[in-house]
Amino acid sequence: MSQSDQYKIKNCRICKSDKLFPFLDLGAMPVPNGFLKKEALNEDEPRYPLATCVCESCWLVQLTHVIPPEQMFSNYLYIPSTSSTMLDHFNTLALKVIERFRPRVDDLIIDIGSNDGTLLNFFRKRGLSVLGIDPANNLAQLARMKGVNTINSLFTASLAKEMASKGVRPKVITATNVIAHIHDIHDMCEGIKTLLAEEGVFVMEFPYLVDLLQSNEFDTIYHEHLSYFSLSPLISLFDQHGLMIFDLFRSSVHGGSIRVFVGRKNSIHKISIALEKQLEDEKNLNLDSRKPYQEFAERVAININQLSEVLRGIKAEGKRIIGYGASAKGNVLLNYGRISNDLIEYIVDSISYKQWMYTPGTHIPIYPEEKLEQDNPDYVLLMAWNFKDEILKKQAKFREAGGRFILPVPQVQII
Ligand code: JHZ
Repeated sequence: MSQSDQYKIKNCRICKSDKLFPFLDLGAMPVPNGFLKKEALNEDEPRYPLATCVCESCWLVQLTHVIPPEQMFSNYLYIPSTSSTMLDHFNTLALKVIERFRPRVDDLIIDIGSNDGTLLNFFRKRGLSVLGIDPANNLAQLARMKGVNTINSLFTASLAKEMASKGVRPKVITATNVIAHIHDIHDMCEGIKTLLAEEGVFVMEFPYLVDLLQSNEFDTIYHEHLSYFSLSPLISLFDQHGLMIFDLFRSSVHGGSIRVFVGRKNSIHKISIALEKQLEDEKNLNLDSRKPYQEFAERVAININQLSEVLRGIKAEGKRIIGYGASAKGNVLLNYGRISNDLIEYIVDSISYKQWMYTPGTHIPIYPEEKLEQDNPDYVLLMAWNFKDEILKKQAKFREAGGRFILPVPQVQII
């Protein structure tokens, strides 16, 4: 069986319909966080199909192929805590949740996909009991070093059952940038239903499909992100498990995210006007038709051609280009655009685990950010465009000296 058949999904993750309309194919590429050591550069790299479809029954946008999670998450290199934008964001999230839902000191806060414990630490520092759940060994260890007790496991309904049988009943469960990564989201919902205190709240945050489409963020489509959520399919998912979204909050992180507040049906939580309004906006965008997805795919093709032309044009003038932020999305951009080390000399990145490694598929070396100051290239392709403000501020000196940044989305732009 070819890889293409082996991993292809036949039914929608939420409603099980087989009416899946494919609308964007980014080609086969390595997993986006599959950074390589120098010794591995001559070895064969597995490539997996990367394409999206939309379910024409519940309108969930999802990948056409799902590869086993072990290929991606056992030693995970993504850590949000190296960015001041994300630290501020998580600190505010914790503060807002505490102010609104008023957990007592003996109430437990659980974070699913707790990474290095950054979010939970903001709750812990305010005197609350916390527990993280994360499958990545390396990150669970980092979290424990911060004093954030962490279960090193995937979150499943069976784990939730086991925990509930020991009396674990969290008042708040959080999950940021997690649901897109989970294949069996029905199992996750069952887990939430089992674990959450009667009047508890599940706070979940993820990149919002509306922002992805409107800002042309095609590079946030990658093997780890199995689903791309708007509100409607999500509401129907929770409904099947006795849960309901009662409010939301939109933010600009990761190119536009939405935070949803979920409680049990028939609990104290009441549906907000903001939620009703957002659902109406989704209707007006015709997300329940093929059109917005087809138009998005057309814009993506134009964008990648433009980027390739701009980079090749700069190179033809004898100028030097490097990359900034060896992000997962950056690797999608490079692989889809066939942008390798003939165009981009190297990439700088603040995460020490990624430094001295090579990008998957395109084999561009990654160095600490300081190299940019010492080296003064002419152009920098900003692959971590979601941290544009933070990075431009940090690199003010380079820009004052004439250095220029190339933004890949929503349109190719030189600043
Ligand atoms: P960043 C992640 O995607 C991973 P990625 C994940 N799959 C997810 O769901 C999404 O986020 C939402 C570097 N950097 O966070 C650090 C600097 O060098 O956009 C990172 O390697 N200097 C969970 O991987 C990269 O850029 C800086 O000043 O696309 C950003 O990666 C800053 C701020 C960042 O994640």
